[in-house]
Amino acid sequence: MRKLRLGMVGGGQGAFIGGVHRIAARIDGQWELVAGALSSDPERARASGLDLGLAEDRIYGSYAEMAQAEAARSDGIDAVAIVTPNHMHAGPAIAFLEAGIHVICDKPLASTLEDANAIADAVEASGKQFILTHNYAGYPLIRQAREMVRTGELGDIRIVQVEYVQDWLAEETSNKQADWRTDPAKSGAGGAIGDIGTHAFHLAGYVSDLKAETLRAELDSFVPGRRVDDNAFITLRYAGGAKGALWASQVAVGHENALTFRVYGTKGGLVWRQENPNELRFTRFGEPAQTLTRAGAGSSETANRTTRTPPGHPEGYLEGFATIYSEAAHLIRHADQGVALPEGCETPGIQDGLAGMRFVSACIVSSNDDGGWTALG
Ligand code: SOE
Repeated sequence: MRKLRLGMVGGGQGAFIGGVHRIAARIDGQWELVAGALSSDPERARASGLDLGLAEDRIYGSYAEMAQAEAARSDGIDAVAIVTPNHMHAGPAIAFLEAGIHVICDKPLASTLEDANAIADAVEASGKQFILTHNYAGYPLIRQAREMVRTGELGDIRIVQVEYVQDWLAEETSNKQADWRTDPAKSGAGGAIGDIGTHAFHLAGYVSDLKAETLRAELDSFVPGRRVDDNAFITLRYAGGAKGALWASQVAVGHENALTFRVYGTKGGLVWRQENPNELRFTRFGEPAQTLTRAGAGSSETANRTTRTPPGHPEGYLEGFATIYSEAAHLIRHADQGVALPEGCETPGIQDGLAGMRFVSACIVSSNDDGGWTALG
């Protein structure tokens, strides 16, 4: 089976997430990067393409040129990875979908709900695959937790509690990563809720298998002059009666990338921490807590399918991200070549992206209404 050909929009010299996507795409050997419009500055785009060893005729000065040229080649890209700031997702996503090319897009889906809806319309019209890199859904123990919830090991879910807290924006900071994330014209109206709250919201739904219906939110910008939120406390009501709480913060001093998930049902509870992702704490009511380990004793089929090394050899962020890329490859081979989809290939897509954008909008509406209950739509 040939490798799938990947193009990239964004991710040039000095970028962060583009490099992560490239490593993730390589880990399972399913992809090769062959083309790029790596920067909106043509000189940087060219220098970045040469750094990555791309052929000169596949280093493009703009995404529009790249979409057209790649669609016309017999060896054109199978998919494009969009790793630009949020306000630059819709343009390329729609251009590549219209050119008949599958899209893998960084989160959140867009900077505005209008852009998000336009991307969703283009996905539908094109019939192409759209994968959104909510990469935390790629961890083996997250897959195991999801399966445990689905098979009833926790009983009826009552409480979902998720927090995603960092401290890197605790002061006014200016650098390439901070600048666009704190500029509402680029990030969208959500700050911490868009950047990391959407990951937490997605993970809560992914593991609990529940749909959030309404929320109330209190958003703050603690750093003077900041134009987007840097701290969010959110309460959620899920279909079926479960209750949720979500805390997203980029000013929680002492926390680096502390994404923690807790879910409690009538029969048991689970706790997972992204900074120690090879362990899942499971307690059956009335029994001592157990530590389940990635690929260890009792590891589920679903978890085993998304892991690579034996227990005790830590896997983490890059491998979880790689699972999303490998599942993207499965979805594309299924769509284009009729190859059967492996079991448990449950990758975030356009609907998750839309849900994330509705979450951001509802948080802003609720917070402006002094924390009033707001439907998620
Ligand atoms: C910065 O807050 C950031 O890089 C996010 O943008 C990513 O989505 C998250 O995975 C790590 O933190």
